[in-house]
Amino acid sequence: TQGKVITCKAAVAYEANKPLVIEDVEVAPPQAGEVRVQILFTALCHTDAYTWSGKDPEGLFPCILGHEAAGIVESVGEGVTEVQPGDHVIPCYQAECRECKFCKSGKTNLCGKIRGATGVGVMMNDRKSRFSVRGTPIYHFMGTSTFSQYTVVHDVSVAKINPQAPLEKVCLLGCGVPTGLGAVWNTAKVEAGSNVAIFGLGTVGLAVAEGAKAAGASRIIGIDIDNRKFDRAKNFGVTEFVNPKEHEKPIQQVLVDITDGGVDYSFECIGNVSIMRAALECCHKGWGTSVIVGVAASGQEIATRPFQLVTGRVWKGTAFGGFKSRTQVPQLVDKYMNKEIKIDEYITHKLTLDDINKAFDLLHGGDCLRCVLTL
Ligand code: NAD
Ligand code: AHE
Ligand code: ZN
Repeated sequence: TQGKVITCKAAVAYEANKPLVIEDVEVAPPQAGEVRVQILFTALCHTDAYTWSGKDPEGLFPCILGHEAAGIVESVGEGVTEVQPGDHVIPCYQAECRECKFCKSGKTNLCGKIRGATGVGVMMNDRKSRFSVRGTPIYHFMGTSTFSQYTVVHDVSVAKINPQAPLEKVCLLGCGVPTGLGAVWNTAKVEAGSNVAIFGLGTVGLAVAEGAKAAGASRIIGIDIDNRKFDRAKNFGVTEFVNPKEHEKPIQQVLVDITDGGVDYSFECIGNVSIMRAALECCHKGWGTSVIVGVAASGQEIATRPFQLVTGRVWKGTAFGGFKSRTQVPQLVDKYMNKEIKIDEYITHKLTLDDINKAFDLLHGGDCLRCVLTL
């Protein structure tokens, strides 16, 4: 197959909110600095659903969504030295080139090398797509497009992992689990004994709980409008549950009251700008730090009284939990292999690519954390 076009199955999003269509897609060979990957397993993340909904200002159609996956390198383009055919890999929507201003700063995990291309659904080399259906180009998504049996990614967007790791599990290390763990360990740097509030108990919120427990937090307060979320959340480290719907007072006030002035750290894992405000305002005066993890729709803006910041609260955000992808995803795989982090517990459903629309229904259903698709 090396050097040739591969025809395979992929789920194409032709229009916002219209069911994805399983198509025979042509995948061009990788060019210089590119890697063609056979995707074996992909999960769905709420960010895929968000872009599909048409609310992502970077959303382009037709496209192939998907960014939480694992697979095997099929072939590599000219100049690619760090991976070779047969390597087990996790595609990384947040690249790491180790050469750009961002990578060299030591201050961020964001990478600037290819972001200009991935944001507009093309490859860096020729600003074109490697996917087409009956001659029509199909846009890439987040530089990963994992809802396809084969995809082409930039070499700076692929993490080579331990070949012993089960790909049907470690695919989750492409997004949600590292995001939550890293929000706690890298972005907030939660210390032992801290009080933590987590808004939204989906995969990302539960991974925040897992990270906070590992960091030695004493109180881990989970906030969700769905009471069914609490039982499961206890297994991830949540010690108390608050449902804002069961309180007359604004949720920030409820939290300030039960924590003697506010929490040390809060995390917004929903993507709702009014909850982002509540998450900031439930933080303790003088030092409380709030981390925005959720992705809000196009046009949405955050607000608070500047006095909240003047009096010492800190507002932050995180992308991929601050992890440097190519360096640290393999380390997270090893942590899973050593039973230091959970993955299995986040996988609530398994389907095949043909059932991807059903998988999106499940994702919106409430009791699904991650649904893993076999390709
Ligand atoms: P999810 O939908 O599984 O979880 C969201 C949870 O929030 C659900 O349990 C839901 O019941 C709860 N919820 C909804 N509205 C609420 C409200 N008003 N008050 C309290 N709880 C409420 O989603 P997920 O996959 O865990 O992702 C969470 C968010 O994180 C999404 O916005 C996703 O796009 C984003 N995300 C960001 C990054 C990043 O790098 N920053 C990475 C992955 C995901
Ligand atoms: N395209 C959206 C932004 C989406 C966004 O914030 N994405 C997160 C990852 S979500 C993963 O589930 C992220 O890492 N952003 C940093 C980046 O470089 O994209 C919009 O609103 O424009
Ligand atoms: Zn995601």
